[in-house]
Amino acid sequence: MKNIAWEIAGEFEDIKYEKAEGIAKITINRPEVRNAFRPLTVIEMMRALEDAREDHETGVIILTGEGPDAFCSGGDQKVRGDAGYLDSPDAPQRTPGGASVGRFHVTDLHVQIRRCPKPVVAMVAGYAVGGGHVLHVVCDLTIAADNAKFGQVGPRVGSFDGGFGASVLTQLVGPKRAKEIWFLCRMYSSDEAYEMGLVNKVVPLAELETETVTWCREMLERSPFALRLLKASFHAHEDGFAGIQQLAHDANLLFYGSEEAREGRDAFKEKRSPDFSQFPRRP
Ligand code: S0N
Repeated sequence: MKNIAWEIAGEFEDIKYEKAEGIAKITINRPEVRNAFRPLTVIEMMRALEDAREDHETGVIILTGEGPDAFCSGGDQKVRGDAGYLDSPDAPQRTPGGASVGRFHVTDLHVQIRRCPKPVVAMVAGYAVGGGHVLHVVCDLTIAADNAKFGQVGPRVGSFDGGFGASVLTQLVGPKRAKEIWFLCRMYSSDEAYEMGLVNKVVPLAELETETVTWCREMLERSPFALRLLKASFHAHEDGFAGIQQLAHDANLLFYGSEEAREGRDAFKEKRSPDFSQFPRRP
C-alpha cells in the first residue's frame, strides 16, 4: 500500500490541516488536554471544513486527533463558563455583572459535518469521550484503532448533548443502548463499539491511518455526485425540513443542467416568453 504524503493546507493554532490525493485531514492538535476543544479549536475546524468543502480537488475528509491517546475528550472543561464555552476562563466575554456569555460553538460544527456533501471519516485512536464522542457519531464513517475507548460523560460532569449526540446515536445503536451509554457513562472498547454498530472497522493502532486512507481512496473512486446524494438522502428524514431542503436543492443542481431549465433561464435573458411545450410532461 502506497504511503500518503500529506502537505500542510493552512496555518492554525489548535488544529493541523493537511491535504493529499484528494483527501483533506483535520487534526485536533491539543494532545496535552486529550484533544479537548475550546472555542478557537472549533472555529478553526469549521474554517478548515469549509475550505475542504469548497476545494474541487478534495473528495473525502478525515477528522482525527493528534497522538495515540485521544481522538477528542470533548469540550475543554477549563474554559467552560456558566452559559457555554469561553475563549479563556476569565475574560473577555463577560457582562458587567460578571456572568459569562459563551456559547456552544460545536452546535454549528455538527450541522456543518452533516451538511458537508463530501464523506467525513472519523479516525479514532484513544479516547472519544463526551463531545469528542459526539463528533465521531456525527461523522459519516468511523475507523477505530484497537486502543480506542468510547463513551459519554455528560451526566457525570453536569452536561449532556440531546442534539445529534442523542438522536444520531440512537439511529446507530438503538434506543436502549443509546440510553445506556448516556445514563451510565461507561467506557466501551473498540470491539464493543464495533459490536454495537458504532464504528465501521477496528484495526491495530499502527495501521489506523493506512486503513483510513484505504477507505478514503476507495470512496474517491466512486461517483462524487452519487455520494453527495446518498449522504443527503440518509439525512433527509433525520434532519427534517433542513434535510429535505438539502436533497431538494441537490435536485435543483441537476435540474439546472437540463434543457428544460435552461429554456427558462435563456428566455429571461433574451427577453422572450419561454417555450416549455417542447418538453415532455413525464408520466
Ligand atoms: C479523556 C479522559 C478519560 C482521559 O483520561 P487520562 O488518559 O487518564 O488523562 P487525564 O490525566 O485525565 O488528562 C490528561 C490531561 O488532559 C486534561 N483534560 C482531559 N480532558 C479534558 C477536557 N475535556 N477539558 C479540559 N482538560 C482536559 C486533564 O485535565 C489533564 O491535564 P492536567 O494534568 O493538566 O489536569 C479524561 O481526561 C476525562 O475524563 N476527561 C474529561 C472528559 C470530559 O469531561 N469531557 C467534557 C464532556 N462534555 C462535553 O464534551 C460537552 C461538549 C459539548 O460541547 C456540548 C455539546 C452540546 C450541548 C452541550 C455541551 C456542553 O458542553 O455541555
